[in-house]
Amino acid sequence: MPSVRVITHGDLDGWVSGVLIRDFFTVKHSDIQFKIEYVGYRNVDHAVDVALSKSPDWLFITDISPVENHMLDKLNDRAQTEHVVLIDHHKTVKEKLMPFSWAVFNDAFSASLIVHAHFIEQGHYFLPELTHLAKLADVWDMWRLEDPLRNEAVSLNRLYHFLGYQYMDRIFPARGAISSDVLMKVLEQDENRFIERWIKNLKREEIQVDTQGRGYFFIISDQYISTLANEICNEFDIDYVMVYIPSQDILSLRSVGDRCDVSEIAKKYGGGGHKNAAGIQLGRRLFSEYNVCFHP
Ligand SMILES: [Mn+2]
Repeated sequence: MPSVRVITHGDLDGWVSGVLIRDFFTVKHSDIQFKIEYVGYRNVDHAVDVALSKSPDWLFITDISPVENHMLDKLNDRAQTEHVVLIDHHKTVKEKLMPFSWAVFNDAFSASLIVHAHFIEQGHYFLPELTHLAKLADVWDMWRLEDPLRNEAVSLNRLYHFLGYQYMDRIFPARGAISSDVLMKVLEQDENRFIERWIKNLKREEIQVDTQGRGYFFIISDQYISTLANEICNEFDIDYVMVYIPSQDILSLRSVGDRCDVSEIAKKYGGGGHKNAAGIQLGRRLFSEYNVCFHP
């Protein structure tokens, strides 16, 4: 029985990437050992180590890359004898992944759409529902504001964060839950109220200025990070928002449009991401200690 292990990012894009990989293997093999793990930047290396020790026939890593360079060397060694596939789109890892033929990189699309294309190339047929799901994850994750699927993508992301991946795995592809108007309405109201409260309470005097003269807000929140930061950027004349996310111990940086490439700030402090969404894992460094040495 072939064994497949998947290590993927714990956000919507990572979850959908996993759904597509599972679909490919379960259609292809009637009997398969499939294990999927959802990770963040602080535990991805450990997860890769554990997965390698189990010697799966296939190892997929999607929407996230190992943090330490020696982990890439370990994967490269394994790729000589087993199937190793890494798919990422966070532009800060582009150069790191370049030397490896088993790594697929493309920063124009979400990981889910790259995974989708990867299997289509191998002759796989995805049900229209799954193709649609991959597109929604792309519209959300790549922050495609003008896309006609934008509202549906926002709803799906809300639902994903409300229910969590275990439950989403159980109900999908029972699409009924995704189109449950009552549930969506409640979630939307909750998010809107949360964001309105934030906007109302933020004061212009609290805008910080970094060493490059860029204005930013520093806030602490565990919820609705993307939409909250986006609304704040639109509401105030600032270049970016810095959000500390306590549950993940991450400093998240968000901007809108071309005003500020936050991935460059994140990179300077050992983090990574995209032009409009990047993050820094604080790890064992205490936030107060970090704040002192952090001058973006
Ligand atoms: Mn992604």
